Amino acid sequence: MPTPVPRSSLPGPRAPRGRLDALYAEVQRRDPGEPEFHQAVREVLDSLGPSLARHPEFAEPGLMERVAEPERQIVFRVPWQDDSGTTRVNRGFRVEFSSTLGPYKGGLRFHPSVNLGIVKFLAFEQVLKNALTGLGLGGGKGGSDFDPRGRSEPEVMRFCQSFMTELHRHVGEHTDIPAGDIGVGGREIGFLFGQYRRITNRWEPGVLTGKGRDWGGSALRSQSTGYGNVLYAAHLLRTRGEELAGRRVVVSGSGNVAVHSIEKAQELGAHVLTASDSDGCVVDEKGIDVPLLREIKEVERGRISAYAERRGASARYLPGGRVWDVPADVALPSATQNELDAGAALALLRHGVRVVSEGANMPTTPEAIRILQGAGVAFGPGKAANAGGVVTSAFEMQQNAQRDTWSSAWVEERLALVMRTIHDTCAETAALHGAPGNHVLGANIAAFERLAAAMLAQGVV
Ligand code: NDP
Ligand code: 2IT
Repeated sequence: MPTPVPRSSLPGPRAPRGRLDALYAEVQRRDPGEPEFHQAVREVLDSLGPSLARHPEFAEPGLMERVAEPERQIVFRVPWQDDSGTTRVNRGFRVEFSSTLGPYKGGLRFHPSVNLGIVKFLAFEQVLKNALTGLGLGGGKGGSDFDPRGRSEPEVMRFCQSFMTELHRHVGEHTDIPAGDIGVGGREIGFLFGQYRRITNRWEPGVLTGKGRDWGGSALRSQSTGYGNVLYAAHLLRTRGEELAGRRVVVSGSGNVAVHSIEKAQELGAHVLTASDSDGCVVDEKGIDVPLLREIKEVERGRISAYAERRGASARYLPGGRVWDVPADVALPSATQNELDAGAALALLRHGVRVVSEGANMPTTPEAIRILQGAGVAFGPGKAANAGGVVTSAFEMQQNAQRDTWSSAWVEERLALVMRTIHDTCAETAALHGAPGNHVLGANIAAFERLAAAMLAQGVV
């Protein structure tokens, strides 16, 4: 039996623009208090006018509403005991947004700021990002308001075990495949996988990606988001006849995406000057020392201020400082949503920035994007530029299905090919719709059209 869907909220045939506005108003009404989700939806709807003009079939009543409405939203209690024996209660989420193109796929975020609206915006972005990869992936996202900061490893393990005790009934290699995001790295994926295996009595590596290499993980999964974004930025530069080598680069964040962005940018000859966390930033005129950064962030799980203390005279720590105030040719926001606002965009422009490419999800505010694009800066939107992580997750799923292990060189070659294809798809789609160079429009239209065509083919489900 097909699942009944709510009657279309779109009042009859109207010009596409009016219909998109009506849908946006409906999303705001239905999901109050979720500004990040509204922001993500607005950006996509604002891009779709030229696509709907060329493809009236995509304006069919009900289709756009389904694109903006998750298939399923799961909210659950996560009780766990801290080291003193006190019971703590967090909230867990999994938003299974779309399974049109494949099983739900997307990361888990553990951060105190997590709520349903944040997870929903991330899941919505993920659907379009995954569509853009051309691979067989639906989209979802999950997480918890659990704050791993200051928690012991046994506490993190008990939390992960409790989280999976509920999540296991919703996930599976053909259903929904989580991975990491903010606050969830290899350690947490290990604890989650162990609990899944124990509860289900199944060796089912395809249920999670980001696993250790000895137990089903892919080479380069943790590197791939940062590496992929640097490749994307290099393509944007090349379109303008420039090379990454010799360019000054600012990176925000000091987590998985930031560290691997810095590493790859340096490998390609760029001069990377900054890293940051939510307390402040470091500026290193000699270029960021990646082994020292990894030691502090990955081994000691410390703060970025320790980097300046140990690096010597070339580095300074700016408490509360922003990396956007450091003169650079290329900016790679790699921490969190809305970290690069209009003021930051103007500061980057004053210093002559030429490329901004998003390692994080939605790190640039809509006004900042307008300012940067309006000034001719080449802008790589996250759903295209940071797709490298989920691409290697798909490679991990392929290896798991074949019980195979690929070499790093093979993963990197394939990753580079997919990133190139995503870049070219965005560029060509933008040009086709009369907006050459506008990768926001190109990414949104290319992703939407793949999704919409498949939705039409599959009927009202
Ligand atoms: P990590 O947890 O490894 O690192 C997160 C970094 O961002 C830390 O430096 C953290 O600093 C900083 N940060 C987090 N929240 C805030 C905040 N509210 N304000 C300021 N700084 C903050 O996460 P990832 O590197 O994996 O993720 C970074 C971004 O990249 C996110 O937007 C994520 O969604 C996106 N992304 C991640 C992918 C992946 O494969 N991991 C794939 C694609 C996108 P602090 O320690 O002070 O919190
Ligand atoms: O935002 C993202 O693309 C991720 N956090 C990675 C998702 C994945 O399933 O690898």
